[in-house]
Amino acid sequence: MYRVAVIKGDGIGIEVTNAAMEVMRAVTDKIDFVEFEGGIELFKKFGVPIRERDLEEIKKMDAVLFGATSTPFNVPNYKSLILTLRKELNLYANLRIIPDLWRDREIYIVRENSEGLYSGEYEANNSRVVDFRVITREGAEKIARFAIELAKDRNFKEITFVHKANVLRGDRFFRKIVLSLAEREGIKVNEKIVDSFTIELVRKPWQHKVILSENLFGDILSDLASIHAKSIGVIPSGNYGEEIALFEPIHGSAPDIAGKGIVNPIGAVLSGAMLLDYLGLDGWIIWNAVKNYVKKGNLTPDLGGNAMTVDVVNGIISEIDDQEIDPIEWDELWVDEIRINTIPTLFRK
Ligand code: 48Y
Repeated sequence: MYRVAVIKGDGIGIEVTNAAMEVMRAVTDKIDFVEFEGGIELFKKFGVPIRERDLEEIKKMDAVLFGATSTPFNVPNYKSLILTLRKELNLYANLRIIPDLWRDREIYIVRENSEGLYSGEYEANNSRVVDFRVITREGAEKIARFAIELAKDRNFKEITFVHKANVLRGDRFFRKIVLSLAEREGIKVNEKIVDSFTIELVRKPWQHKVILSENLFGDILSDLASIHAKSIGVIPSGNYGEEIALFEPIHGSAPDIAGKGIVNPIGAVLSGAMLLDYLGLDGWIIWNAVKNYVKKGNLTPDLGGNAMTVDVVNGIISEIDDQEIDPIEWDELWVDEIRINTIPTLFRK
């Protein structure tokens, strides 16, 4: 049995996490889900976004499933739960898969997840505030390796590396590390300057397969790229460390539509698929079920339909049941053009 920590968060985080667990249970009975509290309400009571003893428990688990939380920026000293988890669990790589579910193609955005302007290092006094944009050799090497191994695993010949090395010293350093590692691994690096790249990412997104960037650029580029998935509600992500990984839809907690039963569960469901892949279970069954479902089923309002969350969950589960895969057929299925969206075994647990 695997033990997976579940942090639903607040707003629609709760609904989408429940949906993801329901779909995962339809694929495997090898997971025990253990729930933990976290977020703004907990902070109001205890002064921390997650309890220390819970963090220690979570570190012993096999993976984490995360929903969404609101991070107000007007609450003094509030520390974002997701940023705390990324830091405490050393989740250095953030992989966001921008899927075109209707045409079977995707863009993998690899965002460095622990350094850059998110380093937490700063200097502040009454007249000057400085946030340090930290790039270390170790951090740059680890994230470059992650992107390159991902590309190799998918048989891509190149990665797109997005930076601002014409201005920023840190990116000059980062760039050298990426270029030398890629050369050693036989992967071509398609270099782009971040500002002009935004235009390309709007106009010709699909020619980029793996996009690598530092933390803040990766944050912004992945939100921008989400327009190509038709709704931010369908985009899953994984935050990977050396010991554990955390999976979450990239959307926020959307308090305005929470509790109405109309949120799109697909981003969370596909995050569950990425989690299964990480554990070496069959996440691809979920990917296929989602792709089959969206082509014919009723969709939630963000995708122009009028389905409720529960309709989409039930539709995906019935697609899973229809697949009824016999393990012996695996090879046959592989060549039969069914896309297997596993992450490279290197990043597996
Ligand atoms: O995960 C994200 O992309 C979010 O934008 C967070 C980030 O900056 O990485 C925001 C964190 C928060 O507000 O809690």
